[in-house]
Order: sequence, then C-alpha cells, then structure tokens
Amino acid sequence: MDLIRCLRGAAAAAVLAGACCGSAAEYQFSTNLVLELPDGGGIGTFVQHEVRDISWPLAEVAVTLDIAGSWSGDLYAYLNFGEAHAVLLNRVGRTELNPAGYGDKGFEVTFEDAALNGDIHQYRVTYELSPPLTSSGALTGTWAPDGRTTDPAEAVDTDPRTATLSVFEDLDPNGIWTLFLADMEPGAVHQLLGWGLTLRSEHSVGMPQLLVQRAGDGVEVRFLTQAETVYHLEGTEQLPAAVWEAMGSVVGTGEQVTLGPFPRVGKAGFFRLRSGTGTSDPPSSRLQLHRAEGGLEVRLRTLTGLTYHLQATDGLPAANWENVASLPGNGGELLFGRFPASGKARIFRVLVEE
Ligand SMILES: [Ca+2]
Repeated sequence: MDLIRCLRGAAAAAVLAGACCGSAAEYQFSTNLVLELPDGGGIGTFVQHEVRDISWPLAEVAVTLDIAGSWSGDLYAYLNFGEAHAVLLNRVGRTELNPAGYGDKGFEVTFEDAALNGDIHQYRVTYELSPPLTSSGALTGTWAPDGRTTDPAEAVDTDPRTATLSVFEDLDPNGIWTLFLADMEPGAVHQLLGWGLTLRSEHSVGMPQLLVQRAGDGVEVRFLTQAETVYHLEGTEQLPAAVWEAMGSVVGTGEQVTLGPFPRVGKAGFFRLRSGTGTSDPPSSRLQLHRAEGGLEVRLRTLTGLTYHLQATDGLPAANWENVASLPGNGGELLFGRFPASGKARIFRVLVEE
C-alpha cells in the first residue's frame, strides 16, 4: 500500500498549521556582483556589509558564496566581524598528496556550522568523487566552513578547524561585516558573483537542513536530529502548497535519520520539517508522538469510516514494518497506545484503509 496515497484522504480534511518560528528573529542580506579576483599571489578582495539596528545577540550565522571559476582549490575566503574571524574556504581538496586541491568550477554554497555535509575542505571525499555540482560545474549545497587558520600556501586537510562560524556567537551583530576572498595560485581565474549573510537570534536546531537524495525510483530525506525532539516530515508536490501531507514522524536521537524512500510523483517533491514536543500542536493528520512515562504515546486525528493501521520500525530503509495497532477512526483524536522508546529512533507510519 502506498503511504502517501493512503494519507491523502486524511490530510485533505485536516487543518494544517502554518510554519511557526516562535520568537526567533532572523536578518538576511544578499547581493549580486561581478568582481574579478586578481589571479595568484594572494592579493585579496574585500567586500563589506554594514548591519544596523539589530537588538538581539547573535546565536548563529550562515553565509552564502557564489563564485565562478575553473580551479576551486586556488581559493581562500574568510569572514571577519570585529575581532572575530571565520575561515570559509582554505584551498579545498588540498592535502599533502594533492597540493593543488580540487579543480571544480567554483561554488554556489551556503556555509553553516551544523551542515549535514560537514567540512567543505574534503567535499569530494565526502561524496566519493561525485559531489553535487551545478550545470556549470560549481559545488552546491550547505557545508560547514573550512575553519583552518593555516596559511593558505600550506593548508592541508589534517590542520585543526578552529575558525568556524561559531566564533560570532553571542556578539552584538551591528557593525561592518567583511568578506575577504583571494585566488592564491596563478593560472585559473575566478569571479565573485554574489554573497549573503544570515544572522539568527536562535540556533535553528529545531529545523535541521534536509538532504533529499535519489533512492531507487523515489527520493529519501535525511536530516540531523536533536535528542528528545519529535520531528514531523511533511511533503507537497508543488509550491505554494495547498496542503502539506504527513510523510513520517520520528523521535530524534542526536544522530542522522533517513525517511523514505518516497515515490516521486511526476515532478520533484518539496519537503519541510516541523518539530516540537507535540503537546502544543494543533490537531492534524500528522502522527503525534508524545513522550510519556515509560515510552511514547502515538496519536492521530482520524476520520470515521476508515481503519488506521499503526506500524513501527527501528531504522530506515525498513526491512519490515511491524504492525503495532489497528483501530477504526472515530472522527477525533485517536490514541494508538503507549510504546516503549527503544535505544534508537523508533519510526512510525500509519496506513489508512477504507
Ligand atoms: Ca588562480
């Protein structure tokens, strides 16, 4: 039985809450440029942006970089604010054995310390030589900054990563932010096409980055969880979405979780993640997981005339789904029962039968 199709009836009847962000504040800046970098010799280019009138201390910083060129391993980039210094790029791919670094064609990337992809310096190792590239050959995705403060003429993968974006944590963000960019080796030229800054008043841990990957005929969605947090993955076929459908709910363990594979219906699907303890959530078609004494309580808003089969597994992709309860819908919120929380993430799905 197809999970998405099965849930459709219930999802259409439910009132789904809009995105919520609590009281978190966010400031965003981005700009497009065409700035040729001097080729070789490490003569850098500075670009600056002044932030004003922000009344909260920084919790988290994200940076976007759009660079065109033909040998990414030439590049060195850092972000400075006051005394704080974060190294974004330091000769990607450079190791003792490969001092020239990677020869890809630039970057269209976001830097965040918590990025699921991890350290950008070794991105070809992370992706076993098939990293996500744009049609023009630039690396894409969200990556953790290089963080190595080593002289870019000497930097290698084994250097410690001490200058990540966390250096800006707790600072007053008002003032001049400076991006420095240099092409260290003669021979391949680069242009800065744009950059951006996102400043956040809270860590966006409740909404981790989603990584959507092909899996067979469908796609699967990976994300990094926080322990004890309940996540609800929702999907839609197009944006703006009339309805977000429940795709799965999971209790975080501090580890990565993979949900899916989900069938791709004609075009690419869109996913979003909601998190919370569940108790303040409005009724919806989502499976609601509540921490309760001795385990997890699983609830679902139901319709009469349908039968709901709750199934569980300990890991995805699931070898088999264990049937844990089957109940007729009552037109209200149905409590499936209380289940022991195992050591790892326990993953539930519901099948709806007419
Ligand atoms: Ca160069």
